[in-house]
Amino acid sequence: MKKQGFAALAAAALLASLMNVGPVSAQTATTYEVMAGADYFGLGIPGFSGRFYPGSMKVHRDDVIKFDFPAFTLGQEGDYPQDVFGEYQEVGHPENFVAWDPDDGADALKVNLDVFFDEGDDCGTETNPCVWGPNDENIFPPFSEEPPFDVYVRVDAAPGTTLWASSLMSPDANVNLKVEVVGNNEEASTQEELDERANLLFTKDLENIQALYNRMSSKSTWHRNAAGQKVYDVFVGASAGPLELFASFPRKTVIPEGARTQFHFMSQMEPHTATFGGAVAKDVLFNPFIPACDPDGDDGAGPDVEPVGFNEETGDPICPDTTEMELDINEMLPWAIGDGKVTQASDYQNSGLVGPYFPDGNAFSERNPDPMNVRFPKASGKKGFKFVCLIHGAFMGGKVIVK
Ligand SMILES: [Cu+2]
Repeated sequence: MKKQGFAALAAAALLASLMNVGPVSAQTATTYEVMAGADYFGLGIPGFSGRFYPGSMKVHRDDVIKFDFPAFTLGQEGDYPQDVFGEYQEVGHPENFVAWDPDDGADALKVNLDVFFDEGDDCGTETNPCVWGPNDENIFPPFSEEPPFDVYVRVDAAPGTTLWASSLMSPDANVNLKVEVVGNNEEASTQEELDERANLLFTKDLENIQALYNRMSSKSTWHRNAAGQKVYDVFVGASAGPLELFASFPRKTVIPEGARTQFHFMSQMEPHTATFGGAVAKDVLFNPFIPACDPDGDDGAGPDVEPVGFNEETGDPICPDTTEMELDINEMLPWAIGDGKVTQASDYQNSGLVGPYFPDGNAFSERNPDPMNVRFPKASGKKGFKFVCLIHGAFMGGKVIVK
């Protein structure tokens, strides 16, 4: 369908160029500046905003938008982000970071190397802007390692078209940027108008995330479950619209011996885990991917073999000639493991990945139960039992002290 649409569009463009009826306009293109997301770590708040400031804009064909940060996707004409991102987020989708690895078992996962090492589309500089409108695939601007992080995008779509960009594939519509292309006889946005709205939204989001962080940090809570038992709450992440906090709340939970806890996953964007297990958890955290060599592809029955060595310079694994390198996801990482009890530091209790789109696309799944229930039958000592997030690290974790 989309390919056909693109072919038709390409034919029309060719015809237009043959007939020499390109865009006829006396006006010069405008370059707009848009702030893509905000980050609050510098203010001591472990969080960010996925919003585009100003949220929406009207442009003319051939206008350029200069984004200050590349973490976003430019959709295809006619696609509304939240309608299509759920699919993208399903394990096995060609654009997903993660693929099934049937060689290693029905639940096994591996890294989708095509996407994981994809550096993004070859566009985005001032002289080679990404061309947004005729694209028949989503555009992922490349992520530069160092400043400037600016991305230039030229809008090339007919008046009346609405294009949507979205940051970080959140189910929350506040991370979308709506770009309406208006006719040359109609008024487009002015930078001044956009700046004014951007300021209003930025101030609102800053105050909201400060308030959310303070509220989440200020108190411990508990509730009673259906059986009337007291359950202590830990929140893994927190979100409000386009705002995300990367921390667990409270960082330190003090409970009596035998008490029950629940880990509530509150992220709208990224998957997290809550994982106990001392050195074992640390090992998984530092070795999320395990290189293997597949002799016969996913359909072949032969088992993977280990790399025969590592490249001294790059550290990359070397596979035997007739095999293909793959990166397996540590089997201790993605799925829930544990008996629901932590009695000593080395007890591996893992929630598995829990996110808005994992485990099962954007459908509810019981594979990795959220909330995760954990009981603590024995005292922990002063240091408590530590937990980490296997995706983001120890800074997202916390500890439970059992008295
Ligand atoms: Cu995390």
